[in-house]
Amino acid sequence: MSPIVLIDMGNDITQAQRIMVQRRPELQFCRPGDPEAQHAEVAICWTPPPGSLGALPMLKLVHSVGAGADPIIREPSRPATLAVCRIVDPGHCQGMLEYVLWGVLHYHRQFDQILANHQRQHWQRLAQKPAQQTRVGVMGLGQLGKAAAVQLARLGFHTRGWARSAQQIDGVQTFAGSQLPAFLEGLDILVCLLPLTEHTRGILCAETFAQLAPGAVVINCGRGAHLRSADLQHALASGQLRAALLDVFETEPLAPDHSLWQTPGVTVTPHIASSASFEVIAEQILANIDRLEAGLPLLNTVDSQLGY
Ligand code: OXD
Repeated sequence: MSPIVLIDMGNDITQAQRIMVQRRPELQFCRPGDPEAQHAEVAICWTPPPGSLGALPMLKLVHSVGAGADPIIREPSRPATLAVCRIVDPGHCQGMLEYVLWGVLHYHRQFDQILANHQRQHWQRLAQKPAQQTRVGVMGLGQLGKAAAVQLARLGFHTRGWARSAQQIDGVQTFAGSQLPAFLEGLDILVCLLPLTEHTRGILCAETFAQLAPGAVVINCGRGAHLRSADLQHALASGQLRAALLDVFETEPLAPDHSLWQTPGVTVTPHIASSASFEVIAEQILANIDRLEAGLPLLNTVDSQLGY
C-alpha cells in the first residue's frame, strides 16, 4: 500500500490517524511536502490548501473527515476524475438535532437576555411565550433539516421548512424554491441547514433578514459562505436581528481578531454542531482504502456536480 497523505491537520485528522495506526500498524502516513507523497493514492483532509490536490500525481481518492466535502470539491486543482468520499455517521443527525434544539430553546426562552441580566446582577422575570407563538423556519430539508423540523414541530413550535424541491412533513408548513419569501415572512428564528451550492451561497443576507420578524434570530449550521457577515452585523446593529448563533465560517478556525467574535448578539461555536466520532471517521476511511485496493465501489462518494 502506498503512503496516505494527510493534507491539512485538524483535530479530527490527528485523532482518526491515531486510531487507524492502532488498527493497521502497517499503514504509512506522510505530509504533502514529503517525497513519498508523490506516490500516495489516498489523501485525507478537510480543507485542502490551494494547489495541494493537483500536486499529488498518483492520487485516486481524497477522503473528507467531515460529513461534507465541499472544501475539497471547491479546490480548483482537484482533477475531475479523482474520487471524493465523505463520512456518514448515524450519530451526526442526533448531534445536529441537539444543537439546533438548544439554539432554538435558548432564544425562544430568552436565555440570551437572562444571561446578560445575570452579568449585571439584574433580577427580571421575562414573560414566557408559548412555543406556538414562535415561528421557526428551517432552510434545507435534507436528513438533518428534516429531523430538526420534525422535532421542533413536536415541541409545539410553529414550524416551517424550505427546500429546493417540494416536500411533505407532518406538522411542518413546507415551501419550495421560489416560495422563499413566503417561507421567510415574519419568522422569529431562522435555522440554516442548507448545503452550499451556487444557489445558496450568500443566502443569509440583508434581503433575507429584512423579511424576518423584527428582532429575529439566525442560526447558521450550514456553511460559512451562506452568510454575508457584513449584512448580519448591520442587521444586528439596526435591531432587525436580535442575535445570531454561528457554528460555521468561511475560514476556519475563525481568526482571533475577526470582528464576529466581538459583534454584540453573536455567539460563535467552533464548528461543533455535530461531528462524526473519531472511530467512525477512522473506520470509514479504512473501509474505503480497502475497497480502493480491491477495486470495489467506494462508500459515501460525493457527486462533484452537486457538491454533496
Ligand atoms: C461538516 C462536519 O461536514 O462537521 O460540517 O462534518
